Amino acid sequence: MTELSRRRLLTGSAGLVGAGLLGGCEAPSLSRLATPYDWSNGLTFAVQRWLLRNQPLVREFGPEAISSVFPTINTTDPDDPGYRTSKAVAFADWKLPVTGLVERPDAFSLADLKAMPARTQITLHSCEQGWSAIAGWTGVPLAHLLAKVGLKPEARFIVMRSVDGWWDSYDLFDALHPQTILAYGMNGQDLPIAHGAPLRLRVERQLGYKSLKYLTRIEAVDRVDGLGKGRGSMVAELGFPWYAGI
Ligand SMILES: Nc1nc2c(c(=O)[nH]1)N[C@H]1C(S)=C(S)[C@@H](COP(=O)(O)O)O[C@H]1N2
Ligand SMILES: [Mo]
Repeated sequence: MTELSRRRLLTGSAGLVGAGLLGGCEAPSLSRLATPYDWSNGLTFAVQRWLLRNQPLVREFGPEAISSVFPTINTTDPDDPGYRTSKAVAFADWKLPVTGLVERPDAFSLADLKAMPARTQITLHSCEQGWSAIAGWTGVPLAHLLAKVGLKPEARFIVMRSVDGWWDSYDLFDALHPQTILAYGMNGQDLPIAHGAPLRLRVERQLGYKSLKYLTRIEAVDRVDGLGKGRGSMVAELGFPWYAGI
């Protein structure tokens, strides 16, 4: 797939044929992940990109809309020796390495991240298990961090890993989206352990499972089909769509 047609896919200015999804040209990186089952996922992804081209922000709410109960799900207190040590010192020793296809690989402490420009957003979280809740999240826009380390032109995806073994990947459209933040605060407080302390991702236009908790590292890559079973994320290996747009 050419750079031009990929860019068209991302900006939504071309049809699906132009994007190579239906044509005979080399498959885009996304569909290299794909089994026949995943072709619908690829189509949904392209159609969403096209439909969302003029309305890229999700709705943000006022403080009165914040849910009194926000469920916690799956991992709520990672059973990892390093995590426990770090938790005992309020994550003062915690650092987030940002590596891969970047000009200036670096590692950032919680204090480093808190010193960066912050964004607060009150949004609706929807879990694939059938519940939704509204909360306010505060953190540094991922785009800011990526600009700081300098994405190399070959970078196409951002891979995130968590202390409990969860991992996922995001295309640059979502990674650089203004509402994609690395959150260290929730509803005006420090992010609670159960919700992913010290740092979780918020990817607001996809289902909750893309918003990884307990982040341990971030890596910029040019393709994701060499990772794990080649499906782009842990949840995709379990049968959920890699692209979970809502
Ligand atoms: N590392 C990690 N990230 C995760 C999960 C998890 O178990 N581990 N659960 C996911 C799912 S399915 C959802 S709905 C949200 C839940 O976030 P919450 O526990 O703050 O409600 O986190 C997502 N991110
Ligand atoms: Mo979920």
